[in-house]
Amino acid sequence: ALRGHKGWGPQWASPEPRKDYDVIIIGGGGHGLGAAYYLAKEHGITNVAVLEKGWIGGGNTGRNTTIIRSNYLYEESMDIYEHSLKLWENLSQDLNYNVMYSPRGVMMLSHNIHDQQSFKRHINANRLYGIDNEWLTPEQAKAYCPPLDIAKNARYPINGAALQRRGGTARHDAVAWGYARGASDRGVHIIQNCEVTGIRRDENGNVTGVDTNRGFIGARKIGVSAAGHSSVLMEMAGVRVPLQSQPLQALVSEPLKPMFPCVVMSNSVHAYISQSDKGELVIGAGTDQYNSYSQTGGLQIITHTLDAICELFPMFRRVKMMRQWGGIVDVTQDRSPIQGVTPVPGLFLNAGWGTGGFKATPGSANLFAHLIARGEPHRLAAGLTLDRFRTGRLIDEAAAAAVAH
Ligand code: FAD
Ligand code: PYC
Repeated sequence: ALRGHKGWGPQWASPEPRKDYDVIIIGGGGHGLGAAYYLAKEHGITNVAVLEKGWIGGGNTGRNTTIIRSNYLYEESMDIYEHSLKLWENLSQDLNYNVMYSPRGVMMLSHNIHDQQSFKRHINANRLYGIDNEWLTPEQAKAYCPPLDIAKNARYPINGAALQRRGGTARHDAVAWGYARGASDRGVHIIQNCEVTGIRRDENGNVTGVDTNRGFIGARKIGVSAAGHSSVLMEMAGVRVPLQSQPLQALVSEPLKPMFPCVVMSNSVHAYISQSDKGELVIGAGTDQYNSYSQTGGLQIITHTLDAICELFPMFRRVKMMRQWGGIVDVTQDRSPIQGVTPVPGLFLNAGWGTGGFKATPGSANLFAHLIARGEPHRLAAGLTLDRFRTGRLIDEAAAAAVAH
């Protein structure tokens, strides 16, 4: 292959759509492709199509800062994020595709007594549940991440940090491509440039298929896994969902030699950072505070984030930024996802992952496949129902989301 890249076949097939399928999944991000993979692999359901309006991985899967961790507060969250983290640990072997999972540690900076109390609460909850998380002094934080400025007179002083050593990063494109290849090899149809424009139902309300820019495609079951466009799709089936779609921005620097050994997040100053294997600093911000479907975002948001990065890591002050972009995140009021049945028979929803669903990709996909195959949630996702917004049994993960909303 190194001599002219000869002999490479396509990684996944690009078939014409069939007239109908047992299952259609709307959205060719990591969650949708992964669900198709697990439907085929674990449930023997292969008459499946993943419909993607653009190219696979072109949504939030290919736009995020790839931070992986499971240090959430409530059991409903710890269950699914830890399930996911365990799948990450073996995903490259499972897919026979290097997703470059790198457990380099995720360190969350504490800047004040409020942060400290909140992090210690999370650490205690995590450890009681068997999930690693530990408190570091400022000196220990600096030893873990030498570029960090822990001076007492710094603009954003640091009074400690929470560290999840098993947290880290993975290569976002590889996750989409690995799941796509694994699903396609098992007979799943991956259909790109296929936008769903309507969801049809019969006289009893059951789903019958979808209208697309390539015509009608029938299905007995439909899974919506469309991130920032989830509410648009659910509206097509007559279901209003409690989601807001907002831009979230990220940017990368020019490539540098390896010198940033871990992931650092600071919720209080709206910045998070790691270094990619290409050498770029990968930096992200808080959400833009308005609803939008435009994958860009306001300049003042990333300016603020870069100000913060320069205060926390003064050695980066002269680094040049290369590219900036936005993704559209689907945010719930309690900052927890929705995965479950819907009022429409045959229609299943996986949404609301907001600013934090990359880490959840394998776990969410695995449990969404279970939901679609069995018609009821797996016990690890049983609390993530749409119904909680009616009953009031919310799962408030605003602090663990760790991204300013
Ligand atoms: P997507 O990858 O967005 O896939 C949904 C797909 O649905 C898209 O490809 C879209 O084109 C398609 N679609 C939409 N409408 C239609 C239609 N009508 N017909 C057909 N297809 C349709 N999470 C973390 O855990 N860690 C992070 O560090 C992190 N950083 C982030 C940074 C940024 C800047 C952003 C934007 C997000 C970040 N996230 C992070 C969140 C994470 O990216 C998402 O939660 C996750 O990738 C969602 O995956 P998905 O497969 O559900 O969505
Ligand atoms: O959920 O860990 C996260 C995250 C980091 C950056 C954006 N989201």
